[in-house]
Amino acid sequence: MNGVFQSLEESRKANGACALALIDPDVKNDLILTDLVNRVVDANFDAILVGGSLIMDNGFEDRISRIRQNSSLPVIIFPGSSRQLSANADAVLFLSLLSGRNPQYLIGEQVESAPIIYHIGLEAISTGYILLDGGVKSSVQVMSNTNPLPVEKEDIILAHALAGQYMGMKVIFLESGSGAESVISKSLLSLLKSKLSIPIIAGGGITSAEFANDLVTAGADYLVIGNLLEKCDDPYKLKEITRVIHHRRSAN
Ligand code: 1GP
Repeated sequence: MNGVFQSLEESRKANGACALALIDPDVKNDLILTDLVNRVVDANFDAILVGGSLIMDNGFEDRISRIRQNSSLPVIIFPGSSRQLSANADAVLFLSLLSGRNPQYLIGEQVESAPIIYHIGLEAISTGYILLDGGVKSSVQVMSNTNPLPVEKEDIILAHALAGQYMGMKVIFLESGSGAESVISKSLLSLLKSKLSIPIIAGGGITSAEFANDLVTAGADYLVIGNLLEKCDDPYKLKEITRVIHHRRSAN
């Protein structure tokens, strides 16, 4: 049987790129959780990422189960820490925060989570996580106590991404931070796409189909949409975003 990452890669190759919905499993989303999942399913996302920088209660496991019950899409944990793990998920992004120099997020959390991941049999998707300056101080920056990379330092960002690739990571995640004001430039994505042989996930501040189209055209293989799911009550807008992400399918 195909693993989650392999299945997503097959979809990506067939459709041009993949749309990943990010659901924050925090208590603040408790009452709207089922609505959020319904929006994701209606809008043709390819998978659901679940995670957050900080969860203010002990409802993580329960919310993963509720997401699972309301959708057949793959559920992939996008953990804010080694405490965000669940046997009810299909996979976990096994992140290393390469842009920072905080050993806790380079290897510490990974060592704490590895035996649990082994025990519950989760698929671990090795991910080089690179925090970029999105123009606002992000939760990732605050919680990880690391600085984001300046977006104009394209050679330095490339060096981090290549380091992730040479360390054997399966994918590079360019994170501008949830609600980012300035988002990844097309020139940066084009540069990384031309040098890397592993896929690129981009996320943070994606709120329009036009911008999503720019990013996939420049080379993003997976786009993550979080905030917009919570704010947008226009199903057409979400569908339009996934339609441009699935540009090869749209073209057929
Ligand atoms: C944050 O990249 C994700 O980790 C999604 O960002 O909430 O701005 O869509 P948004």
